[in-house]
Amino acid sequence: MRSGFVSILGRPNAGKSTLLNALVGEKVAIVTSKPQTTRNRITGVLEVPAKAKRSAAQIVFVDTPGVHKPGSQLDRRMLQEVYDALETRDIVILLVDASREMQLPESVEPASVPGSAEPGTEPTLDAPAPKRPDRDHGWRSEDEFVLNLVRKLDCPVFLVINKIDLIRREQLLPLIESLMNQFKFAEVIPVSVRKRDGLDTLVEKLVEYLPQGERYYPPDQFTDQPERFLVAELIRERILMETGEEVPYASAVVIEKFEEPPPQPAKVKKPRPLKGGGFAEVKLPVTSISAVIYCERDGQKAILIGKGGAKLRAIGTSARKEIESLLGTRVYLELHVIVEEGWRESRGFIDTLDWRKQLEDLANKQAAESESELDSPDPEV
Ligand SMILES: Nc1nc2c(ncn2[C@@H]2O[C@H](COP(=O)(O)OP(=O)(O)OP(=O)(O)O)[C@@H](O)[C@H]2O)c(=O)[nH]1
Ligand SMILES: [Mg+2]
Repeated sequence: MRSGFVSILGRPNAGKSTLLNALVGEKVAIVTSKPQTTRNRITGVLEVPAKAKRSAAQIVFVDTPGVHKPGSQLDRRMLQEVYDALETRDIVILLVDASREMQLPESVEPASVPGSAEPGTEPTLDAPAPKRPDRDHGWRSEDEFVLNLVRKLDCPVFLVINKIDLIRREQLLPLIESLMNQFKFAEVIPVSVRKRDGLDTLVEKLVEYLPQGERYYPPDQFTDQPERFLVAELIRERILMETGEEVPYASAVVIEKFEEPPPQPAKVKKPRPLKGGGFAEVKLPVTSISAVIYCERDGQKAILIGKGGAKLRAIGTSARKEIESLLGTRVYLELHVIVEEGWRESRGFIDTLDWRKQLEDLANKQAAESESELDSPDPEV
């Protein structure tokens, strides 16, 4: 058995989340045509059965936020998520969008080996806006920044060129050549995630490079994200799709209430036949969810709510349908919009959005509570 972590790295909109979902076969990450959709690293697990000479494998894919120049505290946190995903990985996929022109530095020695970044060229988290773009190695371009990240890695890096459905065949070779001039990639695989072209080859190759090892997750688990977080993301996806300008970027979603239906009796109710033919619909149980949409200004709140509440209703209706198909229950969804001025600059607020942090806090709180119960003197004694 082989197993390992594969981090997916790239610029915003390259199709990283689309790739994750296509590989895992489930909607684990939200996808929109707007850049900077993904804000956290997201795990999706693929079980690969043994075939002919190939051994079975479990691949843990980690989707990351698109690498872009940080302008706010939120952007910095997103970049930190990228660094975290690069820390624990066996293989990295650098995903590039074939249809977008790249801004590459002059060709670097093709022999450049992983981990051989020139001193002083390492990107930094706090890279300021370059005063002399020609001198700034870190942020001369996002493409260059991503390549500098890759050069610091000491693991195999796959170059996966996506969206080949959008380009002409003869455009592909020069693009591959220019990228291979930048770095010695372990493999170069052109794909169209949308058409599922090249994905089987990608999985085959990944398995070849994975180390021997046991599963990290049970075979039926496809993500480590709690349902609550997925639900918040599905609402955010609808906001991204339904609003424009800066509203999608200034919005955050927090689930305040998530009441699952009580466990259902093991005996499943049979649909009742109707007089005129067909069957009466079996009423599914209801999950009751209440979520807050945070934005930064009153004007944004007005846009999110819309005339007579129309926009919020549209967001709610389409999100509810998605959530129902995720949970397999009916959903009662309540949405509120709250202005939290300048939250994108508040580390404390950004912390509260992070579900890993939320789970950690909950575990710490429970541990502290049970400790204080043990410490408290028993009044009976
Ligand atoms: N034509 C075409 N479009 C694609 C393909 N793969 C993804 N897309 C589209 O590219 C857009 C961005 O996809 P995402 O998966 O959200 O991109 P991302 O890299 O996760 O973006 P961020 O989360 O913003 O970093 C969406 O509109 C996708 O439908 C592809 O193979 N061909
Ligand atoms: Mg994404």
